[in-house]
Amino acid sequence: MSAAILSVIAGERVPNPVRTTDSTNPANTAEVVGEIGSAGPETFVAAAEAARHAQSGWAAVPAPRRGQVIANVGRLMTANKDRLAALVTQEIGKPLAEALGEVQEIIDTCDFFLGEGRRLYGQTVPSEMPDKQLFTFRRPVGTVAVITAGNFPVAVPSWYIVPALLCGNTVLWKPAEYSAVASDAFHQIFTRAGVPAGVFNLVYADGPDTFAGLEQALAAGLIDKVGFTGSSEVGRRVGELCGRHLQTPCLELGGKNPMVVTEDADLDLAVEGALFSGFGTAGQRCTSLGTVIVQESVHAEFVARFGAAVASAAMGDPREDVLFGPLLDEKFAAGFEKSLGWIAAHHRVIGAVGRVGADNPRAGFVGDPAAGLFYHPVIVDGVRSDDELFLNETFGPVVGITTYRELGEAIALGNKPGYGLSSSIYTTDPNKAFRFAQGISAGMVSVNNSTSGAEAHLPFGGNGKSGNGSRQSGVWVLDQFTRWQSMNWDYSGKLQKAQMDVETV
Ligand code: UN1
Repeated sequence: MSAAILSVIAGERVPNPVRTTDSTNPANTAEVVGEIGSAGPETFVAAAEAARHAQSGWAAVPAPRRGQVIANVGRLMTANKDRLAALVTQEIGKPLAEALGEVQEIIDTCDFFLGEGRRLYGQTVPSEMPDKQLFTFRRPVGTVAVITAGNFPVAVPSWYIVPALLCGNTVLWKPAEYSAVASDAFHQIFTRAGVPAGVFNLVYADGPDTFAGLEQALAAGLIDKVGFTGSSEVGRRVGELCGRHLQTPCLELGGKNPMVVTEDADLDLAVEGALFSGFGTAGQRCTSLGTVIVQESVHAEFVARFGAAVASAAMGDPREDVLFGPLLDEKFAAGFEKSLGWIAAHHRVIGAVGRVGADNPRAGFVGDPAAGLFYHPVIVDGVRSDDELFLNETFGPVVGITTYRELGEAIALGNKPGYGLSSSIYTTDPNKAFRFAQGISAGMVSVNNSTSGAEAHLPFGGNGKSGNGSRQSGVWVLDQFTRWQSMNWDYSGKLQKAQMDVETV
């Protein structure tokens, strides 16, 4: 086997990792994709030091030239799209079509930000005094620590890393270990595109070592901004840690995303949307569908059509044309099994549940189910609003269904879990769509589309347990990676005092 994948600090691979683990293919767990050398907290701190050291030099590169480097990244991502997507499929079991879409999302992100290098506008602002002019400038925040999950091992990191670099920051990235091989390939592309050594550093570390390293680096004043994508539970800890150092992180956390289906909805369209966002990516997106909230008069019909669609959906080998493949890795499979335990204890589930195998087969399965972490899709009808399944993210192929009478009730049900990432309504009545958007406390609302599949240039992020209100993507993310500096320039030749020397009219 080739040498272990190692952290990269200031352009150098870091020898002597504290431990090595294998990243395996979840569709064929016997296949090792790569050996990962994980580092300890001191390596995390060393990466932060390297980022700090490189920051002023990178910030001095004119923004349009940083934009050209981002353009190079986009070109190389395009040239390597098939290879990188195949690696994503191999390492986390995402169906190839989705993995190609994921790489496309990086290309789209580069496409958007390469031009931003020629904008990064500030403002000229009138002064309340004569012979004086006011200005605003966007300044880089400094060093950025990016900590991401492995369900979107390359696209979601690019949402942080591309704009952070474009704005003149340097980066330390801690990806998930179970997607480390894809992360390494992604990082190499940035190096080949001309990102200088030290500007983009890569650290593999487990959860406790990452927290210890982050704490030390924050205490030493080496990190100016943290971007985190992961569970609400871990995000809360990241937020607490940052708060102690007077920092506001960018948090992109879990979701229990509702889909409302009204009595006038196109039911086939709604079923298609529920199938894609409920079971696509095996339900492992932060934007995956949690609960369908269906108007009681169309409930029976929706359940019948949705049940049939789920039963006949293709699943299996992610290299084939399937709706979904395996769970991400053993840890996620164990977490999902736990959820299945309490689902089985509280609900009557129709159809097969649990791991697909010879003793628990699925008709039409593509490939060898015994080879990987494949789970039957689960629909739970009649979920009560005080149920665990209704209230908490499951991060796996399970969708709950409940009913409502009035739209106000559906909105209240959608808000009840206290997340607030994505949401969707299927209706042919525009009034209902606008009432829903106004009432639902979600960062993202889809009308006649599923809860997942956000476009790369709209604000992405959530409220409540889904985040701290920060937004990624598009121009909105510039406020995460720059800070406003104001300037007042007095050319009157005398000391003019704001508020005091101004005649009121
Ligand atoms: C995530 O799961 O962290 O909107 C992000 C979507 C994707 C991003 C999901 N483009 O479903």
